Amino acid sequence: MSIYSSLLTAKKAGEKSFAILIDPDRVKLEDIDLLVELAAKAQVDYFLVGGSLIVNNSLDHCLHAIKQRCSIPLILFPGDSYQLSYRADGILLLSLISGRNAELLIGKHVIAAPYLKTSPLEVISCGYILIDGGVSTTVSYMSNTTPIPATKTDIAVCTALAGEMLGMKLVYLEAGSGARNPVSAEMIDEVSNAVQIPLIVGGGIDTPERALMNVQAGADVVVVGNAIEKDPHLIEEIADAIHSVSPV
Ligand code: 1GP
Repeated sequence: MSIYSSLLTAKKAGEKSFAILIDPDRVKLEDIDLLVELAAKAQVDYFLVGGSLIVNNSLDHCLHAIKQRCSIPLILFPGDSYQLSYRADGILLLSLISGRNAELLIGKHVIAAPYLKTSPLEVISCGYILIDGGVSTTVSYMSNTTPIPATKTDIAVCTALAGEMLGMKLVYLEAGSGARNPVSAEMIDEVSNAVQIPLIVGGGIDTPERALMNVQAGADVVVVGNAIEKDPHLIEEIADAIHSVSPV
């Protein structure tokens, strides 16, 4: 089954998914064994691989190392059009629809399109919506865009609706890696009620309780990066919290 089909099937069944974000620059190859072992044991649904900035040419090595050790789908989460690799299974083709930077709305996509067209990667278009997480994040600085204020739920809802109407297959509500304030349950609730497509939520989620709150509010996929980098043993607890939400 394709990655997108499995996301749709899970959404229809009311099942929630857990994605671990791996920044190839920050994960040490010697730590991948433990990470993958814990992820496979906890039945983690996806790995997202990428970062706003990759400076060590580490993407291919990282993907290869994970691929050799497990069958959890690997999805590129690119911070730029150079972060492409055939070693992944799919790619979130992110359009930063909360911003007004034409390069990140369509420019980088034009550059990546011929590569993606001939690649075996499953391309999944994604309306990427940056929400103010209370700190200046790398993604906000690098994208040269202003996040949507955390309390402006109506703007987030209209942005997500526009993304869906433009044909995007996913919405990603992003507070930014290491956000002090994750996206609020209220915003997740309203956005998830407004759109039919699967909703991904990430940024600053560092406890099983917060992950649970997010899926209960309507997130279909919860993404955790930083907290797992600091303590990989959180994987099991967060996975259990997310998967504990029973199908409705
Ligand atoms: C960032 O949403 C992801 O793109 C994950 O954020 O690293 O804060 O978990 P954290």
